[in-house]
Amino acid sequence: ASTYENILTEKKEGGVGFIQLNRPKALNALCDGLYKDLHSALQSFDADPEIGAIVITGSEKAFAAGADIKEMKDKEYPQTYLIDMLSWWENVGKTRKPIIGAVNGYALGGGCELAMMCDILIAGKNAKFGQPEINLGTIPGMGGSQRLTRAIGKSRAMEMILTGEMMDAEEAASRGLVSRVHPTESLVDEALKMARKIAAQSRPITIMAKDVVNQAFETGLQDGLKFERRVFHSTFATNDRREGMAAFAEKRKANWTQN
Ligand code: CO8
Repeated sequence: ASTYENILTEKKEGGVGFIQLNRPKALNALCDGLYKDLHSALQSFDADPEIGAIVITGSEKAFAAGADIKEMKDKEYPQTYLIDMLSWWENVGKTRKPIIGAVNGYALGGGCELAMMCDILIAGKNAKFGQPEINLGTIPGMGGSQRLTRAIGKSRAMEMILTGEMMDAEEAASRGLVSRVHPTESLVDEALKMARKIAAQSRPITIMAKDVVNQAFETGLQDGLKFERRVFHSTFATNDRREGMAAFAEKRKANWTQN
């Protein structure tokens, strides 16, 4: 049982730490409060000697529908740069114990990026992955341009990021973005089963194994992430970014002015 506002956490049998994103009214949009809750839960599972693996999931409708657009829409460029907005999300990837992301429903924008920070991704049949930032006059800011491109290759990643269109679970599996697809209702049980298997292994060896796989994946990534974030911040210097987010909040179509 947990005391967080935006997530539910539970220590499950077999040494598994379970985290469920829980802001149903905003389809689990990743507000600052949700980040703080998630970071704190990950740190306490990391520090807990009884826990050997972690599962992160959302609801059946949404893993997470992105960064919280309503929280971001009035931000200005100098502020985004000054606080290095979104950089703290990289802490999720610094968790030492393996994280299985179990995605049902929408994993869009920051939600897709959070999913890709997990070590193993599995999806429910109804999962939808996307980087729709272009529709808001901005670009991915939490690793999407780097991790999605590494996961599914340049052409398909470019297509998703430039068109904003979503990819379904079967395709995500065929391209290696997720390792398995399960029926929506049994996804969380399957994630827990896999996590128990991992938690039953040697803790230090498990972490070493995770570290070396990540090494193969991450060389050169830090520069890419920093570059992406700076350009993401720069979209906050445009009128079109402001217009895109205002239009979302006001439930109307964006009117691009190309500046
Ligand atoms: N931020 C804030 N609120 C949201 C978000 C969001 N990303 N997504 C949904 N909501 C809210 C809606 O505004 C709505 O609230 P209300 O009931 O008050 O109007 C509620 O959640 C339910 O949503 P819908 O009524 O729209 O539900 P539908 O089933 O009709 O549609 C969709 C679901 C298709 C997922 C739709 O909600 C949608 O398009 N959402 C926005 C998706 C999006 O553009 N995500 C990208 C966000 S930008 C981003 O993540 C890039 C920043 C870089 C990373 C930052 C990470 C922190």
